[in-house]
Amino acid sequence: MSDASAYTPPKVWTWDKENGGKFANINRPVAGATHDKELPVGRHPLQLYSLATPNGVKITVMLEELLALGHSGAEYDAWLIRIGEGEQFGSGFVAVNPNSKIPALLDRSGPTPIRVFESGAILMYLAEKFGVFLPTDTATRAECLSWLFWQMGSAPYLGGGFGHFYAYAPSKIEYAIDRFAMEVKRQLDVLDRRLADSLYLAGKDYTIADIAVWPWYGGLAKGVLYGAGEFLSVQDYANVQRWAEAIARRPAVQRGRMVNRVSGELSSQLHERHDASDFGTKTQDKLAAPG
Ligand SMILES: N[C@@H](CCC(=O)N[C@@H](CS)C(=O)NCC(=O)O)C(=O)O
Repeated sequence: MSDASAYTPPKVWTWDKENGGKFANINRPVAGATHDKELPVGRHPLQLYSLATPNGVKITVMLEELLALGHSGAEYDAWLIRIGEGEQFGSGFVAVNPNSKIPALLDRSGPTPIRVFESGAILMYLAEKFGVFLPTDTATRAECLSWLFWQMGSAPYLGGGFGHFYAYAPSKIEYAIDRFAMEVKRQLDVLDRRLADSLYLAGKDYTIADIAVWPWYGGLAKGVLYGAGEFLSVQDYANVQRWAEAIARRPAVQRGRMVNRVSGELSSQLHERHDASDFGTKTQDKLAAPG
């Protein structure tokens, strides 16, 4: 690894496969499939291909919230995509998401399957399909979509910027960590000021804006992202703390967080979800138990 301050970019960038840090095995400068692999298909109308990262959790929380409201059309099979092993580059996955990132959804409820990729698009698609969690009056809907798209634009600074340089980069680069810590603290303050005036991001009701923002900024506020709670003084954002805790108490959120999870307590890991009863019978502690 060269000294960051001594690096002079060459005239033309070339791909140094040995220099990618933690994600060297999956990062590539080209798109498309690397291998042929069909995706599995289960019995439910909705097929989700995902992993329990913050982006993945948004969708399993949304589906569990829909089911909790009695929308049986939201029954889903959740299949695990191990991105560390490059499964997002299989031909079947690329056909559902040409961007090769989880989460990806296939709606097979109609005569022709509909693919949806990008977590924000999936949340809107589901909210419109079932008529919930996206307000219908013009002003509140505008507020909801504003915060939804705020998340899409902001979280890459948190994940790809701050999280990458603070937790994953092969060396600690002060300039990069400082730059992104400043931006992430500004973002937390943006949320904190909004949540000082409003119970939830769009107003008095819980919406897809909260479902999108919570796995990233709620996780950060509770110190579960990048182990950076103390570094960023997250306890100072009292309104974000109040909001994050209220959402964490929702039973659908607690279930959604478990789906496609491959780390943490074995009892919190439900690698695949094909039925509501799986939460009680198919977590890793139960599957690993003898007899
Ligand atoms: N903007 C996308 C981001 C999705 C994303 O970055 N997914 C990550 C996991 S959190 C991924 O699949 N990474 C695999 C890769 O980059 O190859 C969304 O919101 O759906």
